[in-house]
Amino acid sequence: MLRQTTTVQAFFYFHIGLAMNNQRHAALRKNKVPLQVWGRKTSSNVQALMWCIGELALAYERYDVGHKFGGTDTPAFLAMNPNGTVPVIRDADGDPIWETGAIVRYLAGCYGDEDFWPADCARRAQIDQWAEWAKLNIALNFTGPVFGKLVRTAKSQQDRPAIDAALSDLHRKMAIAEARLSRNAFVAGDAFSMADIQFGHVLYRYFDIDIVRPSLPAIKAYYEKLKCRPAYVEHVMVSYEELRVP
Ligand SMILES: N[C@@H](CCC(=O)N[C@@H](CS)C(=O)NCC(=O)O)C(=O)O
Repeated sequence: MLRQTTTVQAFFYFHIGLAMNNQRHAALRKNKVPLQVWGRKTSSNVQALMWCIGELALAYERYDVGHKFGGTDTPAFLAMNPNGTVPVIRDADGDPIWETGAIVRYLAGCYGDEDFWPADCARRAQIDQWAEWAKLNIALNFTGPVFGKLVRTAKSQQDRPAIDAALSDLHRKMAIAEARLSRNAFVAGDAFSMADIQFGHVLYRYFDIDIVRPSLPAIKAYYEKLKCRPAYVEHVMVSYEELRVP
């Protein structure tokens, strides 16, 4: 008898729990409470995230944290993100989320449409592979080894051969994007998707800094299209002069 009651109760609580969870997600998906975003707008990862937030037209409050603002080593911040890096977000009463890729996937899953992040897992994987590829091969090959070593390193300290080697690596990967974009309007196909966030957010700095670039007509044309997107202009085309080390 006791066992039976426990099973019935468990069934009841399980379904009440599911209903509450669904309700919570329904409220979140309406973005009734502005997202909270910790991170300075000059951070490339924050830029990718903010561009995503802009494309999804979400309400948000952003707090300047990191670099000249500090604040990433406080107990309160480290309790949210033990890595002490930006960005971090909180959505309504949810737990903090860090790692830009995870945050962008979370937002895409909660608020993105079928083009941006399809419900079907096979279609979604086609977008995800390009997003992951862009993060690992383009963003990580550019931001630290090229942008960081040129713009954020004093001229006297710059290691030219290392920068040239990094540029060669980057351009080998850029050639894959060039081929892809010469056949497709966007990185993952015909429609703008989450993959464009992970690839496109690098391009403002890539085309702006003083480097020798190979001819990349398809990527250049794609970049010109991104420059027509208000959220890209607002969140990605941000001056990086305050990061420059003379
Ligand atoms: N893998 C992490 C990297 C985060 C990261 O390194 N963020 C940089 C800014 S792009 C940071 O916090 N730098 C220290 C600072 O801004 O003070 C992610 O993708 O979110």
